[in-house]
Amino acid sequence: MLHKLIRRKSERQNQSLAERISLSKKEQIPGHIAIIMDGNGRWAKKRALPRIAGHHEGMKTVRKVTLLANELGVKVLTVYAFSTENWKRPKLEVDFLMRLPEEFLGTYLPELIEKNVRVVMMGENDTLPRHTQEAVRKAMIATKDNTGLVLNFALNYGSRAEIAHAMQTIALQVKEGKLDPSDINENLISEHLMTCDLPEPDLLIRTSGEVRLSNFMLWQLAYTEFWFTDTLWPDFDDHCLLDAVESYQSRNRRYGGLKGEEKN
Ligand code: V07
Repeated sequence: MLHKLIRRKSERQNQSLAERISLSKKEQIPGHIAIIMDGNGRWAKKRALPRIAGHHEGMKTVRKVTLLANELGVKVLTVYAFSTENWKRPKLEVDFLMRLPEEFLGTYLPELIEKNVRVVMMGENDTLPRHTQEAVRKAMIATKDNTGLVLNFALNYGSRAEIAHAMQTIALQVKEGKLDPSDINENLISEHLMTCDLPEPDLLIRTSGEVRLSNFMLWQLAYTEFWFTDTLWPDFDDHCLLDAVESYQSRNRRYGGLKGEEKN
């Protein structure tokens, strides 16, 4: 009985995936979705599998979510693949993770190219293993002229380090007399972040029940709508993404109404 009550609204209404997609597309689609993909280790543990099996399954979810986001007309999808904190994990796990970009691109790059997806990356590139750098670099070059979804991998990324680096660059320009301290404003700071070419996220999703930012896009998320779910990342399917997008759209309908009144 209980499971009937907690079934998704879409399922209760017997809405098919196709119906949900076409209904969602009629409303405002978040231009930039950022995702903290948590719960891969827990997914594996539940199945008595090694953690790396969870990471591997999580990689497949990145592909599925990318394809649906692209179909919905999302412009940018940022996924937190590896944080600067993640180096503290056991060496074997880190080594496995550092092979995932190659595996992901080796398997899915042709499909991403066919779907007009552009691959970009933000994070500290220099301290990644050579083989990882090379795989990502090749994918970025192969997709640089694509005009569909921008798939932005946060890889070896930390937001405070990003902000500190921006401050160093700005401070140097002040020291050299190219900038005056009074020139430092919000826009200038945004222009020195790794996201300088991207719009700010409209929607942040974090899976697996954790409710914190974990040093992810602290500056860029100032006005972003947040969506948290208990679903583990490898279990995050098309319906889950549509739940998040529909929630965003319902919040935006209220906000949009106010903006409309202001215009008159
Ligand atoms: C990683 C799978 C997703 C869940 C979170 C952790 C494990 C895709 C990539 C990737 C990165 C760069 C790129 C292409 C693919 C990836 C890491 C971990 C380190 F250009 N998934 N994934 N990278 N996981």
